[in-house]
Amino acid sequence: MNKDLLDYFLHFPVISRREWLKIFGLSTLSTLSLQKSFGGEEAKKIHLDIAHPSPYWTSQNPFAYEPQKLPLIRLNDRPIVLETPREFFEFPFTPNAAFYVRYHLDGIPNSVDLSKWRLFLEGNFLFPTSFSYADLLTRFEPVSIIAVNQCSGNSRSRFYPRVPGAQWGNGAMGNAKWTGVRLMDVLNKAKMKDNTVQIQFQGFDYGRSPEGTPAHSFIKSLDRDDPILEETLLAYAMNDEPLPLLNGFPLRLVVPGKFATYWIKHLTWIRALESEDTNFWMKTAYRIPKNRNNSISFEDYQKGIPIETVPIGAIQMPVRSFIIQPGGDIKLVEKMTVQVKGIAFSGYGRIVKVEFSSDGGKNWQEAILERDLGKYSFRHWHIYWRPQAAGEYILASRAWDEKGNTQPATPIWNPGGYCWNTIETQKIWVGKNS
Ligand SMILES: Nc1nc2c(c(=O)[nH]1)N[C@H]1C(S)=C(S)[C@@H](COP(=O)(O)O)O[C@H]1N2
Ligand SMILES: [Mo]
Repeated sequence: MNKDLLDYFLHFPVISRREWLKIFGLSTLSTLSLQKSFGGEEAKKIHLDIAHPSPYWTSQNPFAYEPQKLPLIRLNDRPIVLETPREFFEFPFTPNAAFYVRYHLDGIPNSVDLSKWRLFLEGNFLFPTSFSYADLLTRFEPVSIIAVNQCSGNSRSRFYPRVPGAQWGNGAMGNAKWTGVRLMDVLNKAKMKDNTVQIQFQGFDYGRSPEGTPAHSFIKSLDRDDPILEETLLAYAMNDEPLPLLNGFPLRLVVPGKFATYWIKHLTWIRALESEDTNFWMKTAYRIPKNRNNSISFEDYQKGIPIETVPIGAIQMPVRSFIIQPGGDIKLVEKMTVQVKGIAFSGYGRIVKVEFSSDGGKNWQEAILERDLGKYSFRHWHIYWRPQAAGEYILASRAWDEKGNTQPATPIWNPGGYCWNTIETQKIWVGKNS
């Protein structure tokens, strides 16, 4: 265990549940009261440890062992929430067994009887109908797309002040080749009525909703006139294998470039809606400020200044880039060239440029882009870097997409902890060559 962390556990006093709740809430009062329960310099240090953004690439949690999965970082047991460890991002495709997992409800069946499962098209269709798994495999043209699946809350542990919700590091994302049928091909068989305004999607997982909310199923809707519907798939395969159960077997929605909250797993019901969906997951949860970078100031938020919000599906995923290697766990040697490797992606289009900095973002150098696997895919990049002298360095990367979007240097903030795409930094130690 890291020494700071060990220190922290050794000195951590027993505190009440109420205090814990306050710590993970948002009030500044809570941090003050926590500080009081320690004392002196030590208290300040520990206070910083908890209150500040996580400096770690992934979250720091024990591994969990779930069926069809390699050991993944456990954020939660029930519902199952697992993060992908950093090293798997060296590959252009995230292996299915290492792909992160996010659920909202704990009722996930252990098996699915494919002879009984059907995909139902209900609601505002001229010809409501249903399809079996075999129908989907045989009656429609198969299509594939390579696309990043990223949770809206990926990197939430970077937010400062901290916000409630899964404290993800950067591992709530993955890139895969998704194969299935076009959503529009399926919808066209049932013929949406003209006055349809949204298409609603629901999977077969169920369970207790978050406390105080009336949401026992996870349901999301897309606007009927959203151009992304043309590229949306109902996928039955992931990296040329059936979907792992925890990633949505037998069928999931793939909405390229949009946050994964719309990528409904275990898809079973598609409904054409005559009026806008007002269910909890659209009207209350997963909303973002309409502002620039989907960011507001914490001070305004605390003052209760009203914010205009939109469902997170109103935007595509903002451009991001990451350094995968070196990871900061081994010391480099001065004057020895290392290959710095990373990834970049954007929901708005192809990555056209990635820049690298070894001085925390003061000076930038253009990195070499690796193979283009499609506009919704991870794009790997690398650059050779030769640290001139021993010491501590701060590496950083920033990406541009073809629409001219790039990453903000100043941290964004919003109460949901969504859409983080601030430039990432990575501390690196370089040792003497003797
Ligand atoms: N049926 C169902 N689909 C779902 C969810 C869910 O809870 N139930 N969560 C969504 C969210 S918020 C995310 S981040 C992704 C996660 O996809 P994964 O578990 O395959 O990585 O699934 C989306 N689809
Ligand atoms: Mo998510």
